[in-house]
Amino acid sequence: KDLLAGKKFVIMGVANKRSIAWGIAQSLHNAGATLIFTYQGERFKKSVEELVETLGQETNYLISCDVTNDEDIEQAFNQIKEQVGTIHGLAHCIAFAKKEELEGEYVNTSREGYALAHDISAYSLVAVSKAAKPLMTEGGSILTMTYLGGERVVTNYNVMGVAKAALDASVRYLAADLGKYNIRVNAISAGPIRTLAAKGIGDFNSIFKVIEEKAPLRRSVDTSDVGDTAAFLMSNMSRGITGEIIHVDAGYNILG
Ligand code: 0WD
Repeated sequence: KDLLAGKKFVIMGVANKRSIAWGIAQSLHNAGATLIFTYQGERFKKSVEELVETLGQETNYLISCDVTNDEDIEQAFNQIKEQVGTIHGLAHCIAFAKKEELEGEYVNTSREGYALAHDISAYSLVAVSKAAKPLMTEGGSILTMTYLGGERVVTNYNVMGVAKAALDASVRYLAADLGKYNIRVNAISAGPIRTLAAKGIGDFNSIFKVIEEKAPLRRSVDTSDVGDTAAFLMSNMSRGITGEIIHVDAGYNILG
């Protein structure tokens, strides 16, 4: 309950109660943190508001931020600065690719689809890290979500896998830049979880079956598995870790 007491974290990417961002929010809240939520736009406002109310925070901080828009990012972090001042970390749980590019052959990826997937899923981490840095006056921990499809070919993951590879490399370059300010940057590589984003990936169910049969722990992971690792990465317990990708995948990635 005290692990993150007195600490403030920005959570980006809650869409609904199944979102990984929401699992992270619950774990950080249970560890005593104060949370500031950003959501994609008006479409998500009400559902995120309703969810956040269930946490029972003294004040609910909810800020609109579409990461494709630089002004939106600037405005969001200005608002966060006004409302809470210093922050101690940020969880970036945002990705997007067109549904038609998450099935079939990668070779058919369009220029526009490639750019969009990289803009939302990889560049946005760079943009929000830059905006968050001035608020991390006591050091901080930046966390993003990645997937095995960025390290190897996973059927249907296609352009999102290439965007995750860019995201993974960004984690290392950002960690190198921001370490001198005592800001750490890491990623969690989660095993497959049934969320809105996952629904867009072709034949997601068969990936699940394989995980449950073959992963060392013989199970899939859920958002609480990811959330508890996030709480560790946001806490002082992980103070020596930066530029790292931690797999929370029941061990699946170690298999040949
Ligand atoms: O199996 C999985 N679900 C895994 C997900 C395994 C490993 C990694 N991940 C990653 C995803 O790639 C993503 O980076 O975890 C992160 C969170 O994804 P999620 O929790 O699986 O999915 P979801 O609940 O859909 O949240 C992603 C959200 C968006 O939802 P939709 O489904 O509407 O695209 O990212 C947000 C949005 O809320 N998002 C944006 N936020 C701000 N600006 C934008 C945007 N332009 N676009 C999408």
